[in-house]
Amino acid sequence: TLEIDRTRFANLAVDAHEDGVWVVTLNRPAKRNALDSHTIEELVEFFSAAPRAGIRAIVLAANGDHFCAGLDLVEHHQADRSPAEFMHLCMRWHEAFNKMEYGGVPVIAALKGAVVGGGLELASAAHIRVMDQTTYFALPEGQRGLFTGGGATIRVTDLIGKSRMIDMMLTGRVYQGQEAVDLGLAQYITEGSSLERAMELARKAAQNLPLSNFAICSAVSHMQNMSALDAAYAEAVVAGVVNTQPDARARLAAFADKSAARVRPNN
Ligand code: 1HE
Repeated sequence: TLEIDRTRFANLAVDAHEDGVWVVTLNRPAKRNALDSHTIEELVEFFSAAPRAGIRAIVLAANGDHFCAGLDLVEHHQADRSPAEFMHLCMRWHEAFNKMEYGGVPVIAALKGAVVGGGLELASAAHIRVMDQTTYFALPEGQRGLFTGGGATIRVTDLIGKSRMIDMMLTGRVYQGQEAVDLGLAQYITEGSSLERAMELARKAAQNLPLSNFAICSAVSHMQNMSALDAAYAEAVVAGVVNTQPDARARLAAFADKSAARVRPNN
């Protein structure tokens, strides 16, 4: 396993909690957690290391009232980047977000306030999104003379469909509240703190065997990119490995001897 040196991060606060749950907190609240190039590098570093660091689940949180204001527009303005420079920057965003989505460690985003532009791209790379009553989603790129570069065309379109995605970009439409959950932008909405709820979900996921979580948090995404025929083949191979893991035997024995909890409906 890899050691993660938590002192290496400046724009992220990285904390290890009990049960292998780690909390990664976007930590530029004065800038509404806008993603400058340095923050993207820190996300690449953390999420590249996470799968080999024994981390069981990750909560992606934010300091301040807003989850993330997207691309650092001031840095972008001042850097006056060339097309090639911005393309390479986008490749780093993809590196970070692909590591999140395909890394095999559950990532649960605790959302609040603005989840906009690149902030929504970041959130949509998480496996679970929890929103609170202050959370709102938008893609203001169109109004800023920009286009999405951090994967929204893929992930946000996956979540809400092509026509809603295009509407958000063309008109700056904002989604919030239960409607955002109904559309698929988040899976949970809470009256209280999204961080608390995300922590609960992370602790629950962390109780699964790591190899099961690895499959859930990598195979499903990979299989979406395959033909149905290839995905079925890959599923069989993954299940061959996961469903025969020695660590699962105790759980199967507990079901067989009736000591394991049964699946029941919510009350
Ligand atoms: C920023 C950024 C930013 C705030 N880059 N500095 N994203 C957007 O178009 C969203 C832009 N931001 C906003 O609409 C608002 O700032 C918020 C709704 C997020 C928050 O509003 P508010 O009233 O709390 O804050 P504010 O007064 O607007 O900003 C506070 C500070 O944060 C201020 O800095 P200061 O030094 O003057 O105090 C702002 O400049 C700074 N700030 N947002 C840089 N985004 C890979 S392509 C992805 C393409 C995109 O993501 S485009 C969408 C960009």
